[in-house]
Parts: sequence; structure tokens; C-alpha cells
Amino acid sequence: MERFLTEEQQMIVDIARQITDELIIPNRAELDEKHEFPRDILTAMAKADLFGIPIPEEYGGFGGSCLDIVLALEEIGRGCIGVGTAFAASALGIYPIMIGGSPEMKDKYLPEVAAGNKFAAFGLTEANAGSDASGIRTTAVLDGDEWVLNGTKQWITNGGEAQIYTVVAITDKNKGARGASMFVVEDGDPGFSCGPKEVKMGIRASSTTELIFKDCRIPKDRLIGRQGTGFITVMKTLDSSRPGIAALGVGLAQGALDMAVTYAKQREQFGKPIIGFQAIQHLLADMATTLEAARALTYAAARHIDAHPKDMSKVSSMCKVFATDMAMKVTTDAVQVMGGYGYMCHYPAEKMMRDAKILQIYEGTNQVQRNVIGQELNKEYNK
Ligand code: COS
Repeated sequence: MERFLTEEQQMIVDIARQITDELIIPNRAELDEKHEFPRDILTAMAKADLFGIPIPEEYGGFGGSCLDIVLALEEIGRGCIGVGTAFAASALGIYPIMIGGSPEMKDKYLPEVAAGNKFAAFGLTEANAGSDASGIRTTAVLDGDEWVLNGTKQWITNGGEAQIYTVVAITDKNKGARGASMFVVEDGDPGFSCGPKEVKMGIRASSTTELIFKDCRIPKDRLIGRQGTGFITVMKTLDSSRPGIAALGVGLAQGALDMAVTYAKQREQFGKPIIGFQAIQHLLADMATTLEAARALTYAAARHIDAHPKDMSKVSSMCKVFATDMAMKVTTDAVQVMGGYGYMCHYPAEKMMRDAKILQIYEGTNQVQRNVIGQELNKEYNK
């Protein structure tokens, strides 16, 4: 379908497609099997300026739009959403700096990420705070010219691989959501360490660890924005980043559909290719139709966000929930079309289905997205 992309946007698609076809697809099975972080591939992506897409030009980036990052993530997701997650999590990690950081802070961190010299990570989730984002217990206390952090973050993407961590901590426990603040913690800061790599169902090319703060001391100027703005910065970050997760779902589903159609044209049963059977055609037709609908909604949401409206949350959650539920269904149906071959580990379909599941869980479960959409509708109809 016509996507109405500019020349620049088509260029982003072409670059990401080339990296996906030449580097990601040939290596994805091995990365998955070995739970290996795709450092070389990410470096190649940085050299091709993909890491710079969300970063403003004055900080060494491409100054791209939400749609630009969506297009890159869609192509990468077609190859492997484990690699896509490592890439997306670095962008997620720098959004708080772009949203609330001082010019000096932006100057210090953003060019390094744009160049691919450093990766970033975003530290929100804790053992008792996932969907309930304001339930975090990690604390930060000002002691002279330093903040002292204590607590543990859980399931943090790029943990142990990133050099820059944006972390939410409570600075005033009596103020609820207004008592949280965000900080930059660097790899090597005293009192900061990462736990061992978690073993996951899917997206195994990405690293997931705990972040552990034991009297971790960081300079005073590592506070992002003003004290007490942490929760709002987190919410704004997630509003901006969720279309990227939708895009990973669209790309993943495209990869699964491509594989299922190719297989159905080759696989013969009862003397003819199985694509000739209406039962298979209907499965493929629904996969292709819902995929196009998800792509259209994701692009529309990204274009809406690029217009810098006040109300980003609803469309951001809508595309995340729709595209990722679609990706789960399409990858499951791809395995169904491929039957026993789909279920075997040496074909990529089963990895795609395993990978898809996380899209419905991370960056806000799809249940939380529906809450956000419902709350926004409630507000809209009160106007
Ligand atoms: N943008 C700006 N401000 C926002 C906002 C947004 N998208 N969403 C909420 N806020 C503000 C509210 O306006 C409110 O401000 P006031 O204190 O001035 O009233 C404050 O933030 C608290 O909002 P609310 O009461 O809605 O917070 P809740 O604790 O009820 O949180 C949800 C609601 C469920 C939406 C939130 O906890 C959430 O998004 N959870 C999922 C988090 C997540 O994605 N976790 C996955 C791991 S992160 S990778």
C-alpha cells in the first residue's frame, strides 16, 4: 500500500532494510540461541546514523520525527525484535534527557548516543512497581553536592550493556507521583551495579538485568529537570516511545506474514500448494488485513505526535495495544500455517511467536494501555 513517505523517510526505510537483510536476518537465530547482545549490529546501525534519528541536530543527531523512528523500528522488527528492543531501549533511555535535561546535560550525553559510542537504558520498573508506575521504592536523598540512591530496578533492557541509565527515584515520599525525580546514572558510578542477565522466553538478543543501587553517589547536577517532575517525565517518555513498540509489532508481523505466504506457496498437500486451500487463504487474508490496519494506525499516531499536540497518550496507547495484539495473533497464525515446520526450532516462525509475547507486556501492558485510552475518553467526553 502507498505509505506517503518523503524522500528522507524512504531513505531511512532503505538503510534499515539493508541492515536488516544483510546483518540481522542472517544472525538472528544464533543471537537468540546464544542470548548474545548484538553489539556489532548496533554499531553498524549507529554508523548508518539510525541511533541519531530521535536526537536533535544540535546534539549530533538527525533531528528526526516520531514517524522516522517508527519506520526504522518497523524494518528492524521485521528481522528481529530482540535487536529492535536493544535499539529502541537506548532511545527510550535518552528521551527523559531530551524532555527534561539541561542544555549541558544534553550536550554531555546525546552526541555520544547519536554516534553509537554509548548505549542508554531506562530504569523505572521494580519488583513492586510495574503497571503501578508511581509505586516505586528506590530513593534518592541529597547529601551535600551528591544524590545518594538506594533500591533495585528490575527487568531493565540494556542493563549491563548501557553506559547511560535514566532512573526514577523517590525524592519526597509524602508527595505521591509528585515526589519522584529522574536522574542520570553512569556505568561505573560508585554503588551502582547490574545483576546477572535474565533468561527470557524471547527477545534473547537483548540484555535484561536488575539495576542495583547501594548508597550509589552521583553528582547533584545529574538530576533531570526539576525535583518532583520524575513521574511526569516518565509518562511523557512512554507517550513518545510506545509508537516505536507498535512499529516493532508491525515489522515482526510483516516478517511472519512473508514467511507464511512463501511457505504456503511451496508446501504441497493433496496434490497442490496449500495456498490454494480456502482455509489457508482466509488465515493469510486476516493476517494481511489486520497488519495493514495496524500499520495505518501506527503511522497515523506517529504523525499525530509529530504535530506536538497536548493529547498524545490516547493515540500512543491505541497504536501500541492494537499493533502488538495483532503481532501476537499474526505470528501465532504463521506457526499454524506452517504446521509442524512452524513449531520446530530451526525455522524462524517459533522465535517470532515467542518474541511477540513481550510486546503485549513491556512499555506498559496492553491492559494498562486500555486503561489509559479509557481514562482519556472519560476526560474528552466531559469537555
Ligand atoms: N503526560 C503528562 N502527565 C501525565 C501523564 C502523561 N501521559 N499521565 C499522567 N500524568 C500526570 C497526571 O496529570 C497527574 O498529575 P497531577 O499530579 O498534577 O494530577 C500525575 O501524572 C499522576 O497521574 P495519574 O494519577 O493518572 O497516575 P497513576 O499512578 O494513576 O498512573 C498509569 C496511571 C497506569 C497510566 C501509569 O501508572 C502507567 O502508565 N503505568 C504503566 C507504566 C509502564 O509502562 N510500565 C512498564 C515499564 S516502563 S518500560
